[in-house]
Amino acid sequence: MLSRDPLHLETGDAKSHGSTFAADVRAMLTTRPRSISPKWFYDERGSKLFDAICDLPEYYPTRTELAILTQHAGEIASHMGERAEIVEFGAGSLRKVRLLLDAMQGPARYLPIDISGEHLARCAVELQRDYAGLDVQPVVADYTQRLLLPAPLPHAGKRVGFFPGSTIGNFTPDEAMHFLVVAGQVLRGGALLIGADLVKDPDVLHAAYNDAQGVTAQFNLNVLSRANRELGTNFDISKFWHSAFYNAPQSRIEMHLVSRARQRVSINGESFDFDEGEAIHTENSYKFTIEGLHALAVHAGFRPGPVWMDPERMFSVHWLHAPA
Ligand code: AVJ
Repeated sequence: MLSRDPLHLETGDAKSHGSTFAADVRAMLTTRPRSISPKWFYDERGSKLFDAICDLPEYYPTRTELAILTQHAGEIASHMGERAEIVEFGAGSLRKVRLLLDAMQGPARYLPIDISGEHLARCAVELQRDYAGLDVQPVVADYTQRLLLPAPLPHAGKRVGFFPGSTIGNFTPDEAMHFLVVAGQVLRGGALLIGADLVKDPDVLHAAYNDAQGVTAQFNLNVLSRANRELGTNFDISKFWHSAFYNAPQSRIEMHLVSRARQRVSINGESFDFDEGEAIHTENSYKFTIEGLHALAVHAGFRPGPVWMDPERMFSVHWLHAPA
């Protein structure tokens, strides 16, 4: 089957990203304490850096989730049933879905949704090449906003959402709830297969976000280089350092970019000051307990099904029945 151009199913123009990158950088500069959404990490370079993070020895989530999916693919596929349709939220490089596709019985269609359009298009073409008979329809959209999807195919089986990688951990509990409610609407009568990183030894968490090669630092700093590339800001990247630590009371890793000195940054002729030690909060990565994730899911109208974990209980993959 010929691969198609990505569908752009945002609710309108670029502003339907909830905001544009330019507006969010401006808001970061004008608001205190300073913060910006982690969704802006993922331009072309950021997506590649993230892929490199996934291969790091310290970053256990990707490897562990892949092992869980590999080991239980058959059982997961049997829950999906025949001719199921997979909707992947924040599909990235489309690596993990291959494990599911290989085990499924005649998957009807695959709809990968991602905000990073070019990266998605390229990966979709590659996937299409390897799965010639599969209907691959990439969707460029911000799934944290309202989501419109093509209607289910006439003879399709279940619609199954796939949200791996513990990306749900980027959301605050309120945002996670909102996402699950919206996903429940899109997946009505089907299910959600979701990966959630688990609460564990803080030293293990700390190492995963402070790798020895400094790839995570580059990934974090990329949001500022991206602003320089796309918006003409003049952030001096060498004057910010990568800070990542576990906030135990909130069960989350926090990432920040901290100014090494007093400095001034300008955008469109306007200047903004950073104090020495002033931080830009760039990411939260929440860690879950099984009960905590189930409580969220139930609150959003899902019914918890099986949970798959690695023997060391580092990571969890959940089958959640969507509301009827
Ligand atoms: C893609 C959001 C799941 O939180 O672990 C990796 C992103 N940030 N290293 C995560 C990330 C720093 C990742 N998620």
